[in-house]
Amino acid sequence: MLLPNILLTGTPGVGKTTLGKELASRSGLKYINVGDLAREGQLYDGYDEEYECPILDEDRVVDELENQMSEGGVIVDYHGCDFFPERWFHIVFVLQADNSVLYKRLETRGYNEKKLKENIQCEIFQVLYEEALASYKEEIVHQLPSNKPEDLEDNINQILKWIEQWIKDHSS
Ligand code: DAT
Repeated sequence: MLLPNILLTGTPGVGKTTLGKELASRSGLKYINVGDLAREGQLYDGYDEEYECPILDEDRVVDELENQMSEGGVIVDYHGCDFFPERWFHIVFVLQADNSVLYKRLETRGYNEKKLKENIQCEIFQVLYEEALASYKEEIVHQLPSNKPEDLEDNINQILKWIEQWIKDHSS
C-alpha cells in the first residue's frame, strides 16, 4: 500500500512533536524527529558559538532519511524545511501559536531572553511559513493553529481524514 509523507514544521514550541507523535500513533505512520535523529547519529557539521548549539549537517540528514522517505508513510518534524528534497513530501503543515502562548511554552523550556526573543520574532514574521512556501508548491502548504488542546484534536482529525483520502486516491 502506498502511504504519504507528511512534513510538520514551525517555530520551536508550536507543538510539532506533540502533534507528530499522536498522529503517528493514530495513523500507523512513522514519526521522525529530525533533531533527535541528528543527536543520535551526531549528524553535525561544527558548532555555533553564538547560539551555543551544534550545526546540523543537512546533507547527512537527507542521506540518512532518503530510503525511508522513498518508501513513504513518514511524518517528519523539524523547525526548518528548505533543505529537504521537495519530492519527499505530499503535504506540509506549518503549525502556529499565538505569541503569548508560545512565550509561555518557551519560558517553561528554560530558553534565555535572547533565544526567547528570536523565536517569538520567528513566529511573528512567519519565517517558517515563508520558508515552506518558498520550498514547496503553495497548494500543499497549510497553516494550522496550535494554541489549545482542541486545536490538537482538530488538527489530528483533519490530517487523519486527509491521509485516508490520499490512500484511497493512490490505491489501485
Ligand atoms: P515543538 O515540537 O514544536 O517544539 P512541542 O510539541 O514540544 O513543540 O510542544 C511544546 C509544548 O506545548 C509542550 O509542552 C506541549 C504543548 N502543546 C503542544 N501543542 C499544544 C496544544 N495544541 N495545546 C496545548 N498545549 C500544546
